[in-house]
Amino acid sequence: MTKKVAVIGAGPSGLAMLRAFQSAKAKGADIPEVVCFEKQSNWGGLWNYTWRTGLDEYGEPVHCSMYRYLWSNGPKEGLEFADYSFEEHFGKQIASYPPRAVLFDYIEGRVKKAGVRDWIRFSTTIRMVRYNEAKGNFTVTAHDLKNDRMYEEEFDNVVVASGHFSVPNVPAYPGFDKFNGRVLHAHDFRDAREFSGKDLLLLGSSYSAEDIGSQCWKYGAKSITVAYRNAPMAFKWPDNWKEVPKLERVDENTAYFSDGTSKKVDAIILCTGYKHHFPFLPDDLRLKTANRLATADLYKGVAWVNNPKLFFLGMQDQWFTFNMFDAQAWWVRDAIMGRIAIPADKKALLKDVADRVAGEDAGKDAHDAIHYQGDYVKELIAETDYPSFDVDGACEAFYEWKEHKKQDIMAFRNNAYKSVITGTMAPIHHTPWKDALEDSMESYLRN
Ligand code: FAD
Ligand code: NA7
Repeated sequence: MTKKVAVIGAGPSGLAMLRAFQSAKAKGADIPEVVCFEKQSNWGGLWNYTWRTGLDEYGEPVHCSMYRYLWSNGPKEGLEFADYSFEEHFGKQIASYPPRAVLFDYIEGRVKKAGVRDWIRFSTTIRMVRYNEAKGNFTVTAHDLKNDRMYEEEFDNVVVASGHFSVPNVPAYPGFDKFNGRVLHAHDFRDAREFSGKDLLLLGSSYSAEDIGSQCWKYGAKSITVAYRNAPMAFKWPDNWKEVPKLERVDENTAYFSDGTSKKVDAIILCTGYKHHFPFLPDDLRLKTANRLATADLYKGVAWVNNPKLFFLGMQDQWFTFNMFDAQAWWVRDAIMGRIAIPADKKALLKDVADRVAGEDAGKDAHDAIHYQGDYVKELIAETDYPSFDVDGACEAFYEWKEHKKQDIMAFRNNAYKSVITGTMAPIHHTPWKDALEDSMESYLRN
């Protein structure tokens, strides 16, 4: 095959793309030449932790939004690779909410085994992608950061796997410029110990607010106040944790809320979400979508309706993660290799998008949303040779997880679930999450 494919990003989505092509090759298929561009010096995407914030050593925006002591916020049984189980990687079943380092090791294990590292050009950021009408291909402009050299290269297909939880959405509130403490976005949060003994204000009512608040609580914050914009998270919080309505303004040391109450605080963490941000894509190729399960303008959730030679992976809001990226990557591989036909009629592509949006909108609650994304994963894997697995079983793990959070938000990580890949039950972790201050891989694996 003479085709050439560019993959932008070597996080879980980009690595799924490499593994998809490598698995076809291992089965004897003639695969395209695949070049993956990764701006960081290592793979793993968000799971590749760095202490850095702001700009990196080359002046590029730091990608990492993860922090020390981060443990999986959902059960690992919901994300397990169907072609590479936790038991295969660790040689035994492990507890259900692994810390970041453990999941990084797992992600890395599969691609090390696949032998695809030399398909990746590390420390290379993509600056621009242009479509050449006449040739029907793309020109990609890459910047080799180590050698400070820019160059162009042509590709038949481009797969964008650059993630969408890295560029922060940073709202401004009156008085931030006068506040005496630190105001930071979740993207720049690194170590909860910085806030021990402090009164904290968090904005937002989603995963980051929940988890960064919980981290700070675990590592000794004096109090946590979370201001929500629309609805509270409404878990049974510890005594020194309060949810309050919308922030109106702050002064030098006090935050004022829309119910007339106020609170003296030492620091403000904006857990206000992220932007889909593609500075390397021109107007005719740039995806513009809200963070939702049915993205705008992507046929089957992956093919750009205005030019289906361009693909996007992992652009949805995520209940399912690694296994959904796999389902997408295998599908995109088969579309690129001509095993799956994408309709030539743009109307059909747009109808597919509209149907997906309507399907998501018809759901009433989180239960429906999980089910909706589970069905999407099933739909894609039914069309490729990705190993079929019990997607409904993974949905069940998510339902149980939601219930465990309702019961005790500071103890849900002490539960265990059954693998839908190997059928074995995870052990209960040896230490309750709130007491496990040391979370190295070595300590976590001591079941
Ligand atoms: P990313 O992991 O963001 O990877 C994108 C890659 O693209 C990066 O390596 C980046 O350097 C590279 N890149 C970007 N731009 C360029 C460019 N121009 N040129 C070259 N390379 C580029 N998911 C879970 O399943 N469980 C969890 O517990 C969990 N916790 C999370 C906690 C936080 C704080 C955040 C932010 C996310 C969390 N997620 C979690 C979701 C996370 O989005 C996925 O797990 C996963 O990392 C997404 O993979 P990705 O490859 O799509 O994107
Ligand atoms: P999310 O899930 O996109 O949530 C963003 C939150 O920020 C959400 O509660 C929003 O409120 C809130 N928000 C957004 N803008 C504002 C402003 N201007 N003022 C106040 N509040 C605001 O992002 P997360 O970072 O929590 O999670 C992202 C991923 O990281 C997730 O997949 C996890 O795996 C980890 P709303 O609810 O819309 O009122």
